[in-house]
Amino acid sequence: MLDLEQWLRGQCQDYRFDLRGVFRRDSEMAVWPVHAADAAELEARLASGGHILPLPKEPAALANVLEVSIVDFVLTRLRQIDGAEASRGSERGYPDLEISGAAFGGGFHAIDVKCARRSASGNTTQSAITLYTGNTYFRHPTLHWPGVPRPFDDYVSHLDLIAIYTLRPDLPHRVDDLEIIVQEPWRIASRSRSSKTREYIGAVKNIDDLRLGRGAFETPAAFYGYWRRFHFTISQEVQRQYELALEATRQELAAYRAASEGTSTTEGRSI
Ligand SMILES: [Ca+2]
Repeated sequence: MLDLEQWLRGQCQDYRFDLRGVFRRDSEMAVWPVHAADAAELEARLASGGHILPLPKEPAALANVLEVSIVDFVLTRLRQIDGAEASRGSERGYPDLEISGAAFGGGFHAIDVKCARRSASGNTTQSAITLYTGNTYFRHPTLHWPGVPRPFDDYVSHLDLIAIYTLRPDLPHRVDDLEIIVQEPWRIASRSRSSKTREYIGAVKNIDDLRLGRGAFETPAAFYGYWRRFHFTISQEVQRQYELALEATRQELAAYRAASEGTSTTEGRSI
């Protein structure tokens, strides 16, 4: 059996960011035919022929491109393992990737990918990474939430793949010195929100602390206790989702109870 965290760490060391821009199939500068003997020559030919547009600089858009590339990479590696299963999460949901199967001991593991730009000093992330949205699936870990395939507590483990990069606005591929850190979220959590306006649980910003899993909490229990008691704003929309989720669970339990009572009555009669 493989330890998923160790396995992911090993794989992520092999990841190379080699997206070089957005492909444009034709251009005023294009020269046909295009011949290239290797990857470097292909890149040079496509660039001089006007076939490459820069990747977005805007952090959320760039993060999206990077996340898709990392998830694709992990999925490719998972396909080479017998007894490993995976499915990609929804765009705005949690997690980005679910991994399961006998190879990793069974059960479902939640894998979330986050991206963070290095600050000018190189020692911290520019802004705090968001670990979880605090007032929905995290707050009510036994309920089904929209955008989350199963209740939070149904996951055997939660792991983050954190891609830290230096932004190069002058280069079309934008990303330089990429490092991927694999950690359990509670180990790198801070006691602060990652946004002043959103209900997000923030990570520590020091990159060494992220690497070493040196967050503000000593134990998972301390982390969950602090953040589940945190005074997050509950919007009307979240309140409505909560009531729906609660009602769905109540009905599920009622149906389960009715079914098991039905079974015992039948058994009673047959005896
Ligand atoms: Ca993500």
